[in-house]
Amino acid sequence: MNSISRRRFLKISGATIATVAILTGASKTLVKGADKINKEKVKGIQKIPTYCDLCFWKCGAIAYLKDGELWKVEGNPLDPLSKGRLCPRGTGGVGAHYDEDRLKTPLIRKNLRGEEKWVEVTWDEAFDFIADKMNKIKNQYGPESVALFSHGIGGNFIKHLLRAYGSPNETAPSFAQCRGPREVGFELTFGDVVGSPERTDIENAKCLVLIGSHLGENMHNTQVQEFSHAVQKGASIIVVDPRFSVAASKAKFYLPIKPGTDLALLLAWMGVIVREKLYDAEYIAKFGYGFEKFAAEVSQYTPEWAYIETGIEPEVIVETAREMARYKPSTLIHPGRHATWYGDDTQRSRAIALLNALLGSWGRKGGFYVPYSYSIPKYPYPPYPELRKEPLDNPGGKYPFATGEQISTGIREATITGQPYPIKGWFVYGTNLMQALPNREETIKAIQNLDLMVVVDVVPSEIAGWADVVLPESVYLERYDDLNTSPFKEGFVGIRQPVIDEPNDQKPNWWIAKKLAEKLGLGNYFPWKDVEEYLDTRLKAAGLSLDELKKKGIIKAPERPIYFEDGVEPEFPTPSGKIEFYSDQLAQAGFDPVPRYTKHEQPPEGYFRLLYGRAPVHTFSKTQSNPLLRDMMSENELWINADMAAKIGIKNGQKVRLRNQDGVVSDPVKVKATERIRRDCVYMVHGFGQKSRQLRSTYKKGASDAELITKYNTDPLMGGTAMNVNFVTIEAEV
Ligand SMILES: Nc1nc2c(c(=O)[nH]1)N[C@H]1C(S)=C(S)[C@@H](COP(=O)(O)OP(=O)(O)OC[C@H]3O[C@@H](n4cnc5c(=O)[nH]c(N)nc54)[C@H](O)[C@@H]3O)O[C@H]1N2
Ligand SMILES: Nc1nc2c(c(=O)[nH]1)N[C@H]1C(S)=C(S)[C@@H](COP(=O)(O)OP(=O)(O)OC[C@H]3O[C@@H](n4cnc5c(=O)[nH]c(N)nc54)[C@H](O)[C@@H]3O)O[C@H]1N2
Ligand code: SF4
Ligand SMILES: [Mo]
Repeated sequence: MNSISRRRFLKISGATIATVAILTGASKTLVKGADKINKEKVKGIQKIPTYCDLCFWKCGAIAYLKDGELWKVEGNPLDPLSKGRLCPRGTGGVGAHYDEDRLKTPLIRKNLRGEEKWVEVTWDEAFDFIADKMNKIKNQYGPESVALFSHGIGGNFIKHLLRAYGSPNETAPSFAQCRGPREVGFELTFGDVVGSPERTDIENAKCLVLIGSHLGENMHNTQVQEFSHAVQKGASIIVVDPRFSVAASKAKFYLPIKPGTDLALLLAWMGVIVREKLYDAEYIAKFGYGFEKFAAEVSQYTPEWAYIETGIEPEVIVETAREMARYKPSTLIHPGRHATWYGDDTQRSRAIALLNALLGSWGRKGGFYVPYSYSIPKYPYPPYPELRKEPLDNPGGKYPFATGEQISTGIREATITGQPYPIKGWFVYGTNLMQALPNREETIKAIQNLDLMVVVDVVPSEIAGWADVVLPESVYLERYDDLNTSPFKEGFVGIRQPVIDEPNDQKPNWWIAKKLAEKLGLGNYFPWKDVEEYLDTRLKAAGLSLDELKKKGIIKAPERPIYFEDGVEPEFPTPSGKIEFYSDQLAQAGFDPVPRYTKHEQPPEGYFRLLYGRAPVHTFSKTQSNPLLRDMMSENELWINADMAAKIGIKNGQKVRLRNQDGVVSDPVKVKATERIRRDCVYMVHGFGQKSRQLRSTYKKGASDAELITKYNTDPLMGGTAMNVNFVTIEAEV
C-alpha cells in the first residue's frame, strides 16, 4: 500500500503544477467577460506581488500580466506561508476576475426578499438608500441594532465603519461554526488558543495524529506542504477518520472510527499513557496543574471500554498510544480546525489539548511552536463612540466560556426574538450565510425581521439573493486590502494590491466603507484620502516603506526563537499559570473539570449520518462559479459504502436524493460507491447545491450539505453549533 499511497499523494501535491498548465492555456479564451482591461496595457510581462484570497489563509502570491492582461498567479518565494507555491485554488485565482456571473453594479431589491428581482442603481443611490435606513434604525432602536457578519481580512474597513456607527455586534461563521470550540478547549488548558494559521509544527513532527483533519483535501497550503515534508521524512502518521481520506492513504495506522466517538478514543489513549507512565514527567512536573486528579480519572478508561464505543480494536489503541509516546515531545496531535461536530466539541478539543500536554508537545519542536507577528501599529483613528449596550450574541453569559469572537447563531437568534434588544439591520461581507449557518429556515426567519439587509459580494451568491441592497466588490486582484501580519513561525507583513482594473462598476471594500461613512456623517473616522495613505501611515509608524512592500510583497521581521528549548519563556495564562490538567474554572461553572465521555445518538435503522468536508479545488461555497476551478470540479458526489449501496440497490454514478430526519430533500447528487467509507455514514463536499438563479454556472449543481443540516447541537461551554448530527436516507432519482 505504501508505494501506491505515495504516488497518490504526489498526485495531490503535483496538482498545483498541473493547474498552472491548465491556466496558461485557458486564460486567453476567458477575457470575454471583461469590457475594461488595464488602461496602460504595458507590453511584455509584469509581476505584481499580492496575497491570495481564494481562501482565508492569505498566501503570498505574484500575479503576472502579459501585455497588460491578467495571465497567471503563482506563489511568492519570499512568503513564509506559501514558500513560493500556491494550492490549486490559489493557482486558479485569475478565474475570480474572469467569472462571467460577477456582480457588475449596485442593486436594490424590487420585489419580495429572496425573489432575486433587482433594480440597477448608482453607488450614490445605493449609499443614500442604506444611509437613510441606518439613520432610521439608529433613531428608533439605537446603533446597536445593526449587526455585521463578515469573513476574511476584506471585512476590516466595514468593521471599522460599524464600530464608528456604534454597533458592538460583529460576528463570523468562521468561529462558532468552525474553530471556536477548539480555541476554547486549548485556552482552558494552556491559556492560549491554537490560532490561525495553526501553530502546528507539522514539518518537524515525528509522529502526527490527524483526527478528522483531512489534510490534502483540506488544502491550507502551508499545512499541506509541511505534511508532505513530514511524510517524506518518514514521520509516523496516525489517521482517525470514518472515511479513508487522502491523509489516511499516507498513514502507518488508519483508525476507521465510528463517527461521534472520538472522545472515547482520546480518553483511552490517555488512560494507556498514564497507566504505562509514558508521559513527559519532567514537563508535567514543571508546567502541569492538577495532574494527580487528572491521572486518577483518565486511568479508568480502558482500550476494551473504548473498543465498544469506537469500533477500534484494543490492541490498536494500545499500539498507537505507545507510538505517540515513542516520539514525544515531537508528537503532534493535530487540533483540527473545523471542530463543530457533535456538541461536546470544546471538551473533545480539550482532550486533544491534554493528550498533547501529556506528551509535552506544546511549545516544543515538532509540536506546537510559539508564533509571532510583525508588529505594525494600528491607524490612529479617533476613539469609537462609547458602547451603551452589550453585544447580544450571548445574552446573560448563557455560554460561560464564549470568547470575544461572537456567536453568529446568537445574533441570528436575537434577530428572530428581538431579545434582549432588537436587531433591525444586517451587513453581510464575504460570507454566504445560507451555506455557512445551520438550519436555513432560521436564517430566513431572521432576515424577514430586518429593516435593512446589505450584502457585499463579488457574485450574486445565495445570501445576496436575500438582500435589500447588493454591493458589488472588486475581487482581490483588483484591490488593496489591509496588511497581513498573521502570527506564524516567522513574523512578516504582506500586502494585497491591485493587479488589474475592475471590468465594470465594482469597488473595493475600503472605498465602500469610506463613502458610506461620509453619507452617515462619520467621515472623520476615515481621515485618509485613500487606502494607500492608510497603508503608508501604518507602515511608516513601523519604520517600513509602502514602496518597498509593494515591490517585494513581503517584508520579514527579525527572527525570533519559537520553541521552549530555544529560549522562548514558557507562559501559560490560565488561572493557575500552568497547564490545567484539572480545570477549577470548569468545575466552578458546573462542567467536567477533566473531560468525560458523552454518548451521541447513532443513526436509526435505514439512516446514514451525513458527513461533509473539503475538496482540493474549492473553498466552501465561494469558488464554484470560478471558471477555472469549475472546470476541475463542477459538482459534488455522495460517498457511500459500496456494500450498503448494493444493499439499498444504488449503483455507482447514479443520481440520488438525500432526505433528512426532518423531511428536507436535497437536489440530485451522483453516487460514489466506495470501500473508503464506513457503513454508518455518507459524505459529501460542502459548498455545492447552490440555489441562486443568477449564478448560472452553479445553480443546483450537486447537493448542499447545509440544506440538510436542519438539526444542530449547541456546545454548552461556548455556543458553537455542531452539525455532524443529521441523518439521511437515500432515494434513487427517477
Ligand atoms: N480545499 C479547501 N481547503 C480548506 C477549506 C476549503 O474550503 N477548501 N476550508 C478551510 C477551513 S476554514 C477549515 S475549518 C478546514 C476544515 O477541514 P478539517 O478541519 O481538516 O476537517 P473537518 O471539516 O472537521 O472534517 C472533515 C473530515 O472529518 C471526517 N469526520 C467526520 N466526522 C468525524 C468524526 O466523528 N470523527 C472523526 N475522527 N472524523 C470525522 C470526515 O470524514 C472528513 O475527512 O479546511 C480548510 N481548508
Ligand atoms: N454545512 C456546512 N456549514 C459550514 C461548513 C461546512 O463544511 N458545512 N463549514 C464551516 C466553516 S469551517 C467555515 S470557516 C464557514 C465558512 O463560511 P463562509 O465564510 O460564509 O464561506 P463561503 O460559503 O465560502 O462564503 C463566502 C462568500 O463570500 C463571497 N466572496 C468571495 N470573494 C469575495 C470578495 O472578494 N469580497 C466579498 N465581499 N465577498 C466575496 C462569496 O461569493 C460567498 O458568498 O462555514 C461553516 N459552515
Ligand atoms: S491556501 Fe490556497 S486558496 Fe488559500 S490563500 Fe493559500 S493559495 Fe490561496
Ligand atoms: Mo473553517
